[in-house]
Amino acid sequence: MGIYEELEWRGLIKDVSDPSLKDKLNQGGMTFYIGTDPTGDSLHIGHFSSFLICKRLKEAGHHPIVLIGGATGLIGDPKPDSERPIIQKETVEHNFACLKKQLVSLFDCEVVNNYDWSKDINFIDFLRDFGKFFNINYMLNKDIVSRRLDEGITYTEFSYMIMQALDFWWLYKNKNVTMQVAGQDQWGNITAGIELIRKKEQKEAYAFTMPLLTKSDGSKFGKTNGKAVWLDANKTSPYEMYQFFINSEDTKVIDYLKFLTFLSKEEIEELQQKHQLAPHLREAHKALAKEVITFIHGKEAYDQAVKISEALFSGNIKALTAKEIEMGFNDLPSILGREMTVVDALIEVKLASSKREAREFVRNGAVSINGEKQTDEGFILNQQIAIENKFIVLRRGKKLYALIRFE
Ligand code: 383
Repeated sequence: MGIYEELEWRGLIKDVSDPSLKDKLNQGGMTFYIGTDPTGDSLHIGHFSSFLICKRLKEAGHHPIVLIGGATGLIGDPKPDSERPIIQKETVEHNFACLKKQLVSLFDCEVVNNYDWSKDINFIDFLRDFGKFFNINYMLNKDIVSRRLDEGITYTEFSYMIMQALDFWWLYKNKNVTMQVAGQDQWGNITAGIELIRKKEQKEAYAFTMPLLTKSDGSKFGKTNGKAVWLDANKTSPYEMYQFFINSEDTKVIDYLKFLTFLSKEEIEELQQKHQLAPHLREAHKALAKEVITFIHGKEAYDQAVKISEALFSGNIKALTAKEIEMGFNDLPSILGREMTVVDALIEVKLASSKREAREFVRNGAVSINGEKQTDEGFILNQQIAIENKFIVLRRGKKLYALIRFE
């Protein structure tokens, strides 16, 4: 199986600029680029799925270049629904540095900044040397622009595709880049670049796009409780990421394995079989979580995520350090600690709705504190019993947790 066939099998090919790309990809030896704009200070899982193509194609003998849009980030790629707010230059610079660090450490790749070649083009030269190659009708017909015509689009965002086209052209001229790869939302910007290279150089450049990852209802993949799944461990802990993957939809888990891991066809087919025969074992989900988290955060962080998950599942809170508790409880209800009875605490953290109910829970043995069952209604919670003087973990029933934090 050549790399093209492998990408096709993984479901990673959406649009292809030219049928000859199949042989070119299988041959190896192309320099290609994929870009991202520094709109945030971390990549998210959607970016991750796209940028994995760097490693896949590198292994197939191609040379990746990653572009971080220090210039395009100042302009804003038009979104389908609304204009983007202008981002402060300092913020773009800060984000650039954050993304560069992430990308280099994850993919060990050459990074370029389009600010370097865009910043000195003056307006008159821009219009003469680039604008002249863009027919307004052509630009208006691009999906992303036509969708914005009712709502409105500024001249700034309207110009974005020319900037990205200019990048492709510049990289073609200066870095021998003959292919651009991206998610399918970038097709318009990419074809604008291919056209520009044709017009200015009478040469052919290539591209393909990858489908965006979706959930079974067609909505965007990569949100947990409404928040994006970030690659920065300070924004999304490995434990949260673990929960995200473990809870991914049964009907999609095999697709995600193909998209997000380097497991082979044989390995994924085996997991698919296990998943069909014994879905309750969640082998496919576990493999997905393991592969992705180990790739992004390393083995130790992955092991820790599993440890936290198991401790919270079994109730064995004592096995956790304060740091691990903090990770595991990031999204759970918590209150600031002071001395109080277990009954009052249950009400305050909303694990009980009245004193009567709280007392009943305690008496019936449904309540545990730091992993130990507590049946004394008058039991006092204070900092002395907090794990590492920081946390008291309250649990009611099998699954309901809350945290009391001490400063
Ligand atoms: C800028 C200048 C270039 C080439 C690309 C760019 C960025 C591009 C863009 N990309 C998205 C982003 O920055 O907006 N105009 O968030 C996302 N990408 C990748 C992939 C994706 C796209 O970074 O589909 C998801 O991650 O292409 O939405 O010369």
